[in-house]
Amino acid sequence: MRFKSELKYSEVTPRAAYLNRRQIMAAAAGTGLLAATPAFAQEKVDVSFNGFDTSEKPNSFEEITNYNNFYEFGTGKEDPAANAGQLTTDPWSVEIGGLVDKPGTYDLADVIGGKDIDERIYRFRCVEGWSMVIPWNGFELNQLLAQVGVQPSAKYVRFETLYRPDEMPGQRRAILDWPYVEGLRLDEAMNPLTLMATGLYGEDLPKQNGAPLRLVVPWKYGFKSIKSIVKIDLTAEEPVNTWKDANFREYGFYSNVNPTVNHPRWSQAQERRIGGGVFAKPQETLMFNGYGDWVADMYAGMDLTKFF
Ligand SMILES: Nc1nc2c(c(=O)[nH]1)N[C@H]1C(S)=C(S)[C@@H](COP(=O)(O)O)O[C@H]1N2
Ligand SMILES: [Mo]
Repeated sequence: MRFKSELKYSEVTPRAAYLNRRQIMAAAAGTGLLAATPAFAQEKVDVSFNGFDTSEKPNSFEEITNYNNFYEFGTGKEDPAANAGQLTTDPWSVEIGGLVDKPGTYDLADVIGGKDIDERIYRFRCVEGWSMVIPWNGFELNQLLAQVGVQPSAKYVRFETLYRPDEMPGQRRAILDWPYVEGLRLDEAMNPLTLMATGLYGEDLPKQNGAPLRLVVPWKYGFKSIKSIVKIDLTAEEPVNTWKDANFREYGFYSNVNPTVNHPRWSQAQERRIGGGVFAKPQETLMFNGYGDWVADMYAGMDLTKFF
């Protein structure tokens, strides 16, 4: 099931002003994107979804790449943009193991190769209470899982970020228990919304956003979307994710966006859209970040206050 919109928002939004048509075409070709030809800039200001894509206005490239959480490069929002330049992302490989038919160390080219690279304009909601709209490029994680062959006993997927303190100054401090780890239940990992992002705005993923490969799970709080992945394991047991490990009273495994379950120290009912300006009114946070039609069934019968 695929809902591809004719018009690619990345070509009509502020970032497009920085790139001429030719560069956009080249960038799109480089990521394997089929560049659509935008005839006009369609006005869409509602919050409904067009296929997988939100019709809300995407944040600018500058906003998306200068306001980040990537604690390996420091805890400040500007630290990743300032410090991630020193990260070596080529060569890059991903070790895939656990309950799979074809375990091994896969070069990035073999991870990305043969996949349908799509553009997905997703809402993104951080557990801290801010949000953005981001035009990602990437492929559905289920394509990679099909490639390596998931064994019947596998129930979860565990992801690990690169551990390289030489290039990641935050890892020289005990901010978190490194390396950063995240996990999904297998059905969540197989969901067509779950993306392995390789780019944004038609360009290779900037380092501060998790180059060269990061997870994007748009119905969950941002911390589930683990960056700069070097290891993927299929497991029978629920993996221990870094933020739950750091504080299980405040952060769970599921971490579904839920305006009715507050963080112990703040409300989750509303969110502040980055770029809206200091006087912008907060907006209502949506259950599953607005993706309930695609994901609510997976949690039928579960107590989401207990499994938060
Ligand atoms: N490895 C790693 N992945 C991470 C983080 C991190 O600190 N380290 N921060 C998470 C959090 S809290 C958020 S909100 C998003 C931020 O993604 P962005 O900077 O691309 O917006 O990345 C997530 N992935
Ligand atoms: Mo976050």
